[in-house]
Amino acid sequence: TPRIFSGIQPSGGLTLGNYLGALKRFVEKQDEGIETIYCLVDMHAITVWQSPADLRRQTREGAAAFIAAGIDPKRSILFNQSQVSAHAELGWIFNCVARMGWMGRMTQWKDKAGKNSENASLGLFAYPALMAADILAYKATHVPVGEDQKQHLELTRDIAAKFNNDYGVNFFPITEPVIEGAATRVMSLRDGSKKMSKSDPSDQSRINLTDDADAIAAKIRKAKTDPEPLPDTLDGLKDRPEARNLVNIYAALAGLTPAAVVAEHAGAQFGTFKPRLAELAVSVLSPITTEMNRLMADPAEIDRILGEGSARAEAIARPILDEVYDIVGMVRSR
Ligand code: AQP
Repeated sequence: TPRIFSGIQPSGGLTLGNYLGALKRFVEKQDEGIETIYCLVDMHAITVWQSPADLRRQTREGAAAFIAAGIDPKRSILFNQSQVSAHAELGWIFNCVARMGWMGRMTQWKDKAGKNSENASLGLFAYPALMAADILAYKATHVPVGEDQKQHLELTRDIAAKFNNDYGVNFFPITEPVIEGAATRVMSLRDGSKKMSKSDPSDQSRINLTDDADAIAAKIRKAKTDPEPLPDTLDGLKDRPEARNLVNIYAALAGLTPAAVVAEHAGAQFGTFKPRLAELAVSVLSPITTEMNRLMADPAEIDRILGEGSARAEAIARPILDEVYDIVGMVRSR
C-alpha cells in the first residue's frame, strides 16, 4: 500500500514556491485518502546556521502553514523531525552506506557550499543521507517534492538499493518521486534562472506566505519580465524564462494548464497580466495567511499537535529501525 512522506525545512518563512511545489500537493495526497506523513525537518535546517529563536518560530510557523493550507493533523501525521530520533539514527547508518562521491555530485551541495566548501558544515554534505533516512524510516513509497529535489530522491533510491544489496535483504522500498503539476519549479521573481527560495537574500525575489495583499501586488508588479506581450501559444514563451514563470504561477494558482493560460490572455501586456496575477495570488493566499496568523497566536496548541504527530510517527518508525539494527548486526539486549 502506498505511504507518502515529505518534508519542508523551517529555515525561513515558506514561499509561494514551497506552497505550489510542495504544500498544495501534500494536501491533495491527503485528500486522496493516502496515508500521509509530513515533517518540518528542523535537523536539516541547522545544516546552515539558524538562531535558536528563529528556528523555533519558523518551525511553528511552518506547522501553521501546513494546517492553514489544508493539512488535517488527524488525517495526516504532522511533526518535527528532531522529536523522532529514528531519523538521526537511520541517518547515521546511511552515512555509512552512501559514498562520498555520490554526495559530492549533488547540485544542492555545490550550490549551497559554493566555492567555500571547506567552510560548509559536514551536515550540509551529508544532507541527502539524512533525507533518505527521513523517507525510509517509514518505508515510504512515494515522495511528493518540487523538481529541485529530484536528484536527492534518486540518491535515496541508490541508498535503499545499496543497503538491500550490501546486506542481502529486500528491506527498503525503492521510492518513487512524485513531481507533477504546472509549478514544480517556481522561479525567482528577479531572475528567471534561479528558483524561488526562502533563503534568497532578496525579499523581492519571492512571495512569502506571510505577505499581505499589498506586498504581493507590489512584488508581482516589480517582477522582472520582458517587453513583449503574452503570445497565444506556449512556443512563444521559449527563451523568456521570467514570462514563462509568471504564466506557470498563474496556471498553478488557477488550476489550469500553462497552455490554457496563454490562450486566455493572448496578446495581453504584462502591465495588464500582472494585476490579474496579483489578484489571483491574493485570492488564493490571503485565506491561508489569515489562518496562519490565527494559529500562530496559540503556539502551545501548535506544539501539542507536533508532539502528538511525533508520537504517531515514532510508532511507525521504531519497529522499522529495530529491524534495521538487527539486519546490520547491532547487539540489542534491552
Ligand atoms: N521554487 C520552488 N518551486 C517549487 N517547489 C519548491 N520547493 C522549494 N522551492 C521550490 C519545494 O518545497 C519543498 C521543501 O523545500 P525545502 O524547505 O526542503 O528546501 P528547499 O528545496 O531548499 O527550498 P528553499 O525554499 O530553497 O529553502 P532554502 O532556501 O532553505 O534552501 C521541497 O519539496 C521543494 O522541492
